Amino acid sequence: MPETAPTGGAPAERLIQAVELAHRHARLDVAFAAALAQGRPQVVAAAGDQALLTADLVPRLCRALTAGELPTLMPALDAFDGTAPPGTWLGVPLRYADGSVYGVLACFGRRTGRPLDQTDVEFLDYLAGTVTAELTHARRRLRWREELCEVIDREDLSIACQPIIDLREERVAGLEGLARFSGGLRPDEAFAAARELGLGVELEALAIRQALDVLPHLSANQYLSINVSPGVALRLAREGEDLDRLPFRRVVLELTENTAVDSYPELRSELDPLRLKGLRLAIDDAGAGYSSMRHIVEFRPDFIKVDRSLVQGVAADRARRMAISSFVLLALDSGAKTVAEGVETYDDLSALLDLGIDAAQGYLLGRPSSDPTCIAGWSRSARTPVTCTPLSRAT
Ligand code: G
Ligand code: MN
Repeated sequence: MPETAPTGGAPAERLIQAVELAHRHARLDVAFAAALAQGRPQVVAAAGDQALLTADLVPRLCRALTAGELPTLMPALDAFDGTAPPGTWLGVPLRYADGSVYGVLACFGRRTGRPLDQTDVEFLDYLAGTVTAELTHARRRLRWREELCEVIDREDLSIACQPIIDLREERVAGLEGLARFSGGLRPDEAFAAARELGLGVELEALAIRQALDVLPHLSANQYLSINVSPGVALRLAREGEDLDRLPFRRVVLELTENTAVDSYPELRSELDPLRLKGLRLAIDDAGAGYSSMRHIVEFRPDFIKVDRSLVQGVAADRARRMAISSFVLLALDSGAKTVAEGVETYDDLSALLDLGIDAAQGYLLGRPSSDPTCIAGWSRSARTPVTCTPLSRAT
């Protein structure tokens, strides 16, 4: 089995395989893959006689190959570099999908049998090609990790608020806190990447902490709605800290369905004590995925937030009206309230009113904004009726 270097990040599985295959194919003393990234080329996977991979030789060979000074095939490597053992060199660059160089895949040393030729270079090139996607994916992960760690360390996440309008009382019932990142990171992408990289809890907890700063600006009868994925809700509820400090009666926890719930009874039993303290639950994006019905049945939420994919175009589409009616019925049966998300037109708003939707949210009624004046305006609208004109043009 090829050994892997402990430094320079764990090499990917295919890369290890490629080194192993290169070693078997070329039948030279040693095969290796080296990464150039952190200044000094570093061996990340090797097969064969690794004692030959000395700390000064490998970087020299890698730099020379990528600079075009060392050919891909060289029958007498020691003639090129006096410190190299006698024998043949076979090496090609390893590249990312955009063509930039990751490092080198190479073999060198003595060989018995036929001499190597251009077809062996082509085979090594082929092997290098098999790891392009994996290297690119790993780099992407690394970059995401760096970026997200920086966001978490610097608490570089702001909150935009969007009003949720109670359609019967015609007032701003609450605000949804939406995470916004500097540098144009898309929130859904950032949270998905954080979950994949094991940073989901930290990032979501940060978003919750930042969102709670909005609370003092709200009227006493308005709620703050915050997003949390079920897995993170479970962790946070168990570990206590972040959720325990919630002013329960003023907060609605929106459970998104972007991750599966492993165990409903478990999550319910963790959330139930918090609900008894006044915390309200919403099922977010209902109708968008596969499990929103299950979420609703299992959690008996206080709010069902109908996804904008069902809401948009509802006025002109009977099927959408039927689908939304089913959520309204479910809500009626369980004492929940329905909120339509992503309302952008008067026609859709009017159709939603006819269907018995309780509350609505969307660009028509107010775009997400972090402008304090805007938020203060919505807070004042806690009692005064709002008309169905755009409350804010801010983005
Ligand atoms: O999944 P959730 O409902 O929390 O997603 C809210 C997202 O939808 C936010 O990023 C917000 O900016 C966006 N959003 C809010 N209102 C509208 C709307 O009327 N139309 C569209 N297209 N997006 C909206
Ligand atoms: Mn939401």
